[in-house]
Amino acid sequence: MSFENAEKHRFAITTPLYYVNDLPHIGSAYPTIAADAMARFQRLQGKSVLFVTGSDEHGQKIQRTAESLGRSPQEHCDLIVEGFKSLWDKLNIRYDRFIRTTDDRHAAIVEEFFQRVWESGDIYLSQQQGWYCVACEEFKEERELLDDHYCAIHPNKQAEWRDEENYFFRLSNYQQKLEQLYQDQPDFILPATRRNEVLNFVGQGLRDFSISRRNLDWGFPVPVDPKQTLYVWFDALLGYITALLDPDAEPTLDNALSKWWPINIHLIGKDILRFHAVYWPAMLMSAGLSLPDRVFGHGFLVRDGLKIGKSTGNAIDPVPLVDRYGADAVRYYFLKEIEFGRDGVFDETRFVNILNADLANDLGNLLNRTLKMAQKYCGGHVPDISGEEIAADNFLKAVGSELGSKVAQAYDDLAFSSACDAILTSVRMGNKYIDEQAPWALYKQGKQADVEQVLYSVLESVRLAAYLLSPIIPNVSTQIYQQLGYSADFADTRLIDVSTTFQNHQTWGILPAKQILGEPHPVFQKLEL
Ligand code: ME8
Repeated sequence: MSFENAEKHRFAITTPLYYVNDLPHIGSAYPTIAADAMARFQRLQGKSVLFVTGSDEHGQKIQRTAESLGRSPQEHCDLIVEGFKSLWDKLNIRYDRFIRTTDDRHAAIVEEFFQRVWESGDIYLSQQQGWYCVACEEFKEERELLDDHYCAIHPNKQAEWRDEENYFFRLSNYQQKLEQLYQDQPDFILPATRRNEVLNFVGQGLRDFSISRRNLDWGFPVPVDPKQTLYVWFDALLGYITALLDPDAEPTLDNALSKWWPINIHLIGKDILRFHAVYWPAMLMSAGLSLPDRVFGHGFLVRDGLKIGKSTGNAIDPVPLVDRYGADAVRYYFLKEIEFGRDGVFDETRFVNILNADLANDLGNLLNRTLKMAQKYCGGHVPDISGEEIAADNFLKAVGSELGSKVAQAYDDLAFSSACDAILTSVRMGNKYIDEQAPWALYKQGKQADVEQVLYSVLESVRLAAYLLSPIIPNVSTQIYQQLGYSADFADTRLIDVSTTFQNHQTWGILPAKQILGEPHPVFQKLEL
């Protein structure tokens, strides 16, 4: 997909801003890993990238959790935010901005934005009656609830009846404009199933929604009526704008929007699609701002048929998973195993099997055996042959020449699983090729030029695979590159000028002749359950 809205060399991507009622679970890690892979890929393309993540800290859910733990809400948020940041470090998530909705600067942005919407006449006072799910922080229609008003998303949580005077946002004013938007920009909402959900929802007729609460202390006061508190979602979505402020800039909308707006893509789960694909563009239209390019609603990680979640009580803690198997393994499993956009399950046996098959056996062994042969038959350096001299009928070259653009397209489409499949297919071809060509036999027959051709082709295929997998498994890719004689480090792409370091690396045939190869050692240790 192309990002026509933004300047071509810039790329801004966001994860949801997570509720900090509890420590992150595997579901919070999932979109963050995906966004990190996408950000890394865009950096490799030479783009200037802003990767935003953060925390959503206001609202009743957090206030109640803090109270139940005997903490002040702020103390509680400060504590939990550290848990998020430390998990992101462990997972090698290289975000550029971490926005906390309790940041002082956010208050100024929210106030200015509210003022604009107020002046556009889209805010009014009225009576709100309805069922509110605190876990979702959302009013629910009767049809969205289970028996006895339990929430369909959190079946262990009962929605609460509310009847109070609130400020409302005139969403109904934007029915036609939103329908026009979805029509004019068919890929504003991706994937297509999500777009259809939104079209259905909007097609039923949009109702105004309340953007304030009474009797809630933990949040921003409504600028025109400080007795009311702004609805957590109104405040949270604006976190995406505050995050764009340069660290030393005055917190004004103009400053926030000057460099990175419009955001290219919001990555979110399908549970919060309505907020991002309906409420958010309408709020932006009301404030007279341009819209993000794209909202991608990914699927759920499920367990026993239910969305894994903090409020559902079936969460999986990613920390021991990463401690045990490593960041690359966790990143690879979720992006390779589950088609991004669909629901998926976490199965530890399958996790171990996939990692061992793909990274330890196919990729790791190919590098290891080829390096050993290069040590033995080619003096430990890259055979002295340039890509052009490789015979045109060499199928590794044929596959390699197409691979870069194919995988780039998959990343652009957030089709991480297809990207991995294409790369691993090429790796398996490398293994097959080396078995068929049997360089050890060629060597015995004194066919040195042939040996060099074969080994060059395979080393180059492994290099290309490592390069293309680096947004997903930066540590393994770094080790491969180092064993191929490069000093590159994919792990911290923020710190290096990727566009010059890795110029042309997406193409096949760039491994420099005579580059001194490193000692072969396993790049991915086999996992045990
Ligand atoms: O909704 N499977 O925050 P949140 C996949 N604060 N993804 C999951 C998941 C699961 N089981 N559980 C959570 C909020 N997620 C708001 C967002 S944005 C301005 C405000 C992911 O902590 C998924 O992306 O409940 C979901 O949308 C996000 O975490 C919501 O996390």
